[in-house]
Amino acid sequence: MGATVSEPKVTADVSQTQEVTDGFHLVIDALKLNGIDTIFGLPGIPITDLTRKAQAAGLRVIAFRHEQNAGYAASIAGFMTQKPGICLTVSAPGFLNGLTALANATTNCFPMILISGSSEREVVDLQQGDYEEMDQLAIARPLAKAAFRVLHAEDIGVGIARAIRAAVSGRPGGVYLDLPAKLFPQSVDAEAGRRSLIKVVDPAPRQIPAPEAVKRAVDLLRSAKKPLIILGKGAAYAQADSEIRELIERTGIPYLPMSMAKGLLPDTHEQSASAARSFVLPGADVVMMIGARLNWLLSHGKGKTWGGKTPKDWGGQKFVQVDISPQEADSNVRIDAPVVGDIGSCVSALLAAMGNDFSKPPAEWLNAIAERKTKNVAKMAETLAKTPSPMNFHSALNVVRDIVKANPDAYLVNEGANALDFTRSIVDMYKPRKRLDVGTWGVMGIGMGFAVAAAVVGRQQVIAIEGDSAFGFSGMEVETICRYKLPVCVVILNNNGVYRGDEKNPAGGADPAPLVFVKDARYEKLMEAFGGVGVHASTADELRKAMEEAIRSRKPTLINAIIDEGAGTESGRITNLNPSAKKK
Ligand SMILES: Cc1ncc(C[n+]2csc(CCOP(=O)(O)OP(=O)(O)O)c2C)c(N)n1
Ligand SMILES: [Mg+2]
Repeated sequence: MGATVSEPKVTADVSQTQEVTDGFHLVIDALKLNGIDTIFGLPGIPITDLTRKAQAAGLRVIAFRHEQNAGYAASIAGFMTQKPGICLTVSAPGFLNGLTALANATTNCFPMILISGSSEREVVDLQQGDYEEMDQLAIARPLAKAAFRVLHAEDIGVGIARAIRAAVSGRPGGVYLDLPAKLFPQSVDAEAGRRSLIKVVDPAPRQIPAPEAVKRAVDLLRSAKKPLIILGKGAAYAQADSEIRELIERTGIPYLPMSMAKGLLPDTHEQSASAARSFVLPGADVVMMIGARLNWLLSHGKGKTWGGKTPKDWGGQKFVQVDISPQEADSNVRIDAPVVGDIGSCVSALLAAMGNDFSKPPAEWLNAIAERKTKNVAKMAETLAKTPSPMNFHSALNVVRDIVKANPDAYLVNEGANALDFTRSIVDMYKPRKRLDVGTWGVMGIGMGFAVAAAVVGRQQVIAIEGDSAFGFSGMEVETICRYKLPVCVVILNNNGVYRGDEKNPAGGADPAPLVFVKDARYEKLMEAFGGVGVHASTADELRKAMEEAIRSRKPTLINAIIDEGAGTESGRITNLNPSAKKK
């Protein structure tokens, strides 16, 4: 262990020397032992030396300008790799900055470990006013899947092992690990330290579904006249891509990918029913969800979306739900055939139980979907072909759609309201886990953190399609992108505000309306300030040229794409959730 400190032993025989190690090195060694090679964080007391020593020990340490962005980066690294993403912060305010990302990770089932340094326990617990005093463990607990504190250097190995298991096993989530300042300098005999570390064996064990649950699900699917499969981001996370494709293609059942499951099969797949979503959801009689939850993104499985007459009404569908959590079924409506296990094992078991004689869905159902799709695709093509001046979301995203098609390995990070909804529906994805977005909460601020992680961990070109408001939440990280020379092309769909930029102050005063920003803001200069490339694009041709050049050069690039400030709708596609907008 090159990381340990040598010290001569005074008493024993001269042929032996006693080596000692310390808390700093035990943390680093425990992470390395478990295959963790990257830390996202922001240094300061008491973890400054930890960042230095981690870099010295060969870990990649990516230092951010705000902990929330480091946290988002860690969480999406977890989604991409099935290894917990590590975010390292200082105490109280740094911890709190990272905590939003931890809560978001838990909500989205991303494996992540937030490691925060903390102040003196004795002082914190007596509330005597320590530097950055806060009972971090108590605050993190309700927002994390699990939360642990390590007080003794000998327990670091166990602490990290428990954090890793909690983050990745079963339904993944965010884990908090509290490391008080006093832990780091504690010295331990190096050999004892080495023996205290744990290389976690089988951190995310397979969970095999019960054969009777599988049979129940297959029987239900066989009985369907209008079956539908919904793929969620859990299906994308599982990395069971070929089994899932086999299941879709062998059954011939039309499928809908949720946002981050786009690309699990190419969006151009003939069985994709995305372009007929509002037809297949109310029309289906049996729906199989794979790693997708019946939360708000699926209208809770009820109401008009599903053919119910009132918002609380259930449709007539029967549901198969494939999920790793036994508690997921019946969360919103009755699940007729829950299949509990890891997605890979479940899909394999379903395939085995189906055999090779599963009959394709009735042609009537497939033809009706195909007809809707053709109509909607033609309508969309017509809209995309227009070249208005200034650009609208469609004309700008038509360019992005072509660029992503030509670069299917690129990661697509996406946030905003209209900037999100239009991108999701217009830009096809071709490969699994390439689309990284606002997830379950629809949270703004993931943009630059996700972009950094995708470039660092995925080692591919990143294209970030950002609303101008969305970008503002993490915009300072363009410095991080430039500092690490990452191949990130940020495109801001700039409509001068939240949803749109043409709103006036209803009182007629000098203050602008709460939803609008400085007009014609030159966001591209932000990237130029740190040595990247900035482009002001007011036509689709300028946007195309700039994106092509960004991808060719792999230079950090920010394109300020000027969009008609009246082009957006309030809340994008979720106006129905906005009480005041509904009244309008
Ligand atoms: C952390 C957080 N704060 C606030 C919101 C509310 N919100 C939803 S979308 C959005 C910004 C939309 O504007 P923009 O990114 O410019 O997208 P546009 O619709 O203009 O394309 C905001 C503030 C949120 N989702 N998350
Ligand atoms: Mg906007």
